[in-house]
Amino acid sequence: MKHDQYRENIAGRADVADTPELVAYYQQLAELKTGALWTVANKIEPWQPKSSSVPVLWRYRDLREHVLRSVELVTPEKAGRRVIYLNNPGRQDVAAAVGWLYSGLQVMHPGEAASAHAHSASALRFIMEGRGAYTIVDGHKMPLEANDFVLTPNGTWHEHGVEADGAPCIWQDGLDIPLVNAMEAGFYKVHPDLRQQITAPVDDSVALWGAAALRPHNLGWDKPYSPLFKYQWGPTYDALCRAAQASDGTPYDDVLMHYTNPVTGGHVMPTIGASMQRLRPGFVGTAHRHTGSFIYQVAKGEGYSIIDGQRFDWRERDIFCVPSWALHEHVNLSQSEDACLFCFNDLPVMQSLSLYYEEALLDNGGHQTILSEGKA
Ligand code: 1HN
Repeated sequence: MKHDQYRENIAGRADVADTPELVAYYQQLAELKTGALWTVANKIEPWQPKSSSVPVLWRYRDLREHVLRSVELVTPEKAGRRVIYLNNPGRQDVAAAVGWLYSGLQVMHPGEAASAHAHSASALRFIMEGRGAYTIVDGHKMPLEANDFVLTPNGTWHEHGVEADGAPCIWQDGLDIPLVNAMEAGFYKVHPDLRQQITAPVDDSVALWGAAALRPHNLGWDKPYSPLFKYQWGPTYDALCRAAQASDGTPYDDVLMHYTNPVTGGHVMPTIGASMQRLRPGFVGTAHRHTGSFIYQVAKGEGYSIIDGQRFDWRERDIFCVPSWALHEHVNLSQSEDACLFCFNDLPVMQSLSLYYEEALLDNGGHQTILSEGKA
């Protein structure tokens, strides 16, 4: 559908002025738990998507000390998960970082562990710093390093920890929990033993399903999510560098690759998609907008993004969000170093419900006018 094809025609919109008779009538309807559509129609039928989320940049250098402080204040046993969550000022009612996506920073010290549970929400982790972190998903243990991306899909038992000889670890959690709650479909259970048995060789999911374009002959997979639970930084970065030699990339995102389910080639989980993009030195993107909610973490480099006219300067480990239908463009400020942006999003939901639309900004050479500098 082309959005600018339809001129905004006020004549077809609700335009009923209040009269004492109508106000009394609305009151009678309310008592019957009903309402007149024309009193709400303009609000529930926006001309175009209007996100209640606002663009936000969370600077890691501001957050890090507060995340670490939580270690002194609460234990994983008491807190369940020791996490500082990202709270979009436009979405405070639902603990969402943007739209229907949740995100938080989880911290764990060497020797600590968070017990096993399972829920209908799908989750992912993106490792930010530390040494010795691991996660166990349905009996499959995976050691985690910086910039690794790991899935804990809906319904799987999952627990995490840091080995005793490791270093304090911080990772980003991403979940679709606001969406699942909005759909009123959330179940949650604690593992009866609080810990899982490790039932497979360490990193078997990577060994079996993680080989580029090869899949094991003797294994089937019928779950709605990827059998590959961990996507390591090394091969991801190599793939982006190789793709950059073979392609010009896109004008908006330079070289962007989606993490995929190796069985289907589709998104990693039914409700959450993820990607890594590499902006070559000096890359200046043009602006576009699309439906869906997007959370970025800077895996490498320095630059800025203009989101709905606000400029947000970012560097490694900063997190920012792009709300649905917000214009956005990315710039790598370095002329010598590349910049990489990890992203997770609700694209699978938007696409499978046929709600995904995209359009380029055509005016002004494809660039927005900067209206303000983004504040963290
Ligand atoms: C969860 O299960 C984790 O497993 C982290 O580490 C954050 C936030 C909301 C609901 C479940 C985890 C979460 C969560």
